[in-house]
Amino acid sequence: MSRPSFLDRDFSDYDFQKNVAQMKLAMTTGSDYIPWTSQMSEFGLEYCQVPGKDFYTDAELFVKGHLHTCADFGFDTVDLMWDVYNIEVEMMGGEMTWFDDMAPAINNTNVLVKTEKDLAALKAPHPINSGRAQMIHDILHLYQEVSGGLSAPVRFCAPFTAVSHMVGFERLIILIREDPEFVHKIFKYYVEEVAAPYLNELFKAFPNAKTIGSDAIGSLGFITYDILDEFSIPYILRMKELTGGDSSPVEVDSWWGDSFTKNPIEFFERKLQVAPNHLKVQDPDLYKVGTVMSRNYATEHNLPLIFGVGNDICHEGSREDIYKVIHEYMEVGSSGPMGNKFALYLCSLSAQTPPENVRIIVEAINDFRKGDRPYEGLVESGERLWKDNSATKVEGDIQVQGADLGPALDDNIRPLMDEIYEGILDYDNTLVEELVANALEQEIEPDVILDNSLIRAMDTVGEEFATGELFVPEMLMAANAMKSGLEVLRPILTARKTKPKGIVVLATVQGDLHDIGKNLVAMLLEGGGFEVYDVGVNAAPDKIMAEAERVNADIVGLSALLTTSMPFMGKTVTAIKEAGHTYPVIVGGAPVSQEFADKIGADGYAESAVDAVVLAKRLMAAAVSAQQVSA
Ligand code: B12
Repeated sequence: MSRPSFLDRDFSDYDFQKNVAQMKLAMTTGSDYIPWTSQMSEFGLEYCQVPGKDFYTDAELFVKGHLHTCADFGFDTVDLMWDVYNIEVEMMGGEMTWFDDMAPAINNTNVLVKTEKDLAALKAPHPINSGRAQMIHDILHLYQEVSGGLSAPVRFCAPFTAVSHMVGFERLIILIREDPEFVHKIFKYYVEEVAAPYLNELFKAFPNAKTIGSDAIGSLGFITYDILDEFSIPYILRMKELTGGDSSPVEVDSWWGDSFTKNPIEFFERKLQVAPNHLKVQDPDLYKVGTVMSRNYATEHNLPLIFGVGNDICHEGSREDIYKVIHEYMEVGSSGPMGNKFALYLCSLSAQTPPENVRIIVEAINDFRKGDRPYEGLVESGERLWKDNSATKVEGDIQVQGADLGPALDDNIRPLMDEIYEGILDYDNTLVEELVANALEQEIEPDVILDNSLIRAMDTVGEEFATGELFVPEMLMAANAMKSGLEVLRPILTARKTKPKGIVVLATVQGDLHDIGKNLVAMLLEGGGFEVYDVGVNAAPDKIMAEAERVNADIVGLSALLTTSMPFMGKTVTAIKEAGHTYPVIVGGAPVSQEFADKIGADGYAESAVDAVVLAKRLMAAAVSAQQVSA
């Protein structure tokens, strides 16, 4: 790469001091000016035409790339957000995956700690000379130089997300139940041997710096209140203790998941334990729980407030959509007696966010400030999602089995089936194993056991997950208990060559490492009687097709969570069709919609893991009736 010209740009006309001072005022004594900031490193690397690996490993490209983008688009403040979830785990030896047009990520399929032995073998990393720790110091020094002495916030990966990367999310959830002592040891190691020494070096070099701790996986939905209270909050507070106690700037304000709970206030209260000086509510949750209730809570508790605008509206909203959301957030956010303590935040501008949209966003903010408010008084949040997919939800003609009763059954068998069902809902692996063995001894057919206890329990779990009564950990634990019953049945099912309901190959597409949603789909499909083969993450079309051929798949399922990886979903569908494969391809993941699925020629879309099972059953039934017609 030749030397980009923006490295020599003079930024003296960019008023760092004024903008940062406004943000500080809004978050302390108050200001009539509404400041805003944005996570934008991926938008910046695309705008600056710098490959991802160079951008995230070279402090000068990183800092000046941010400044160049912010100055060109008229951003208020520069938000130097490096790939926060990776630095500390990479310092420990975590394996990185690099991408051209987005932030790198830890390879979550090759984890650092599987056993106590692995943990004991980890050496505390040098707080400056390992991984890219030195580069973070360089970024902050360079910013200080160009900005006339300002300290940018020190970003860090909060304990829960870091430990998930060390252990693997699903495994961590199971370990929390099976071996909580070991899990505490891992958290202690991360906080005491890695994070606190690393932060202390940064605070020594930048004594005035604030912090922003990021914790995507430590959010509600992924974890329950119990896990939050035992494993997340205490270790964030321990980090604070080890980095200066009351005077430590350590705080974590990036949790999402407010809309997973029926009572967001309980969640706000927990947020304040780890970030007591303001309340931050961001999309996709803010649009669901509503700006007004969030504003009211902050007012009642005398708290400065930050509203976060979702990535999807910035990426694909029309001018009108963008104006409506931004003006509502600014109007409601800045209303009432505490309204002068408010700031706006854009959750993320990605490499795919069209520059025209970014210009519209800046214009919308400036118009609001000038008093040009075409949507004054309009409040749409609190009722539905900005992009409401419910109209395209799968309406399966095959009903999920009656979860509570199960199929009609002989009265002698029913009580035992109910006990297994309850055992799964109590996450009791040993009991489930014993009872399934017991059922086999009583010569109950494996298919009957499967349908009336294992599959039935997972149907219930899926439904309760869909309605928000259960969170991801509960679903994982139930799936784990279901699997221990399935293991007892497996030898018999295999010996009898019992046919599964269908064979599904699942993968997260190329460029994407998000796998929690895909893994939930896999669990519910298994729970629904399907045989599932998981190709993993960042999977190229050839790899997916090879696996589908190897296992003679009935269905291929593709997952994507990033707008940057969605084109690969399209490429994979095209490659499969062009190769002449006839198995249906189904797609899903938060940014995917029925409309997108139709556009890329996929054979089905489902919004959730529960709907994925309904969809898979429908496709299998359609295949059977097509066979009958042709026979
Ligand atoms: C957890 C998370 C992470 C974790 C991922 C851990 C893991 N092992 O998966 C970590 C921290 C590693 C991470 C990294 C990154 N992330 Co991230 N992440 C999230 C977060 C918080 C939640 C995603 C999630 O798991 N949701 C829960 C699951 C259950 O939902 P789901 O996947 O949609 O799955 C359900 C359905 O969609 C459906 N489904 C899913 N797959 C399939 C497949 C089929 C076939 C079917 C039928 C159905 C189906 O069923 C599932 C269950 O009901 C979101 C923000 C948010 N609030 O959503 C950001 C988010 C997805 N990440 C984002 C980004 C940008 C990144 C990073 C680039 C770093 C960054 N700048 O933040 C890296 C990219 C890494 C990479 N190359 O992949 C952006 C994506 C923006 C966009 N649309 O492009 C989001 C939206 C956050 C944001 N900034 O706005 N991330």
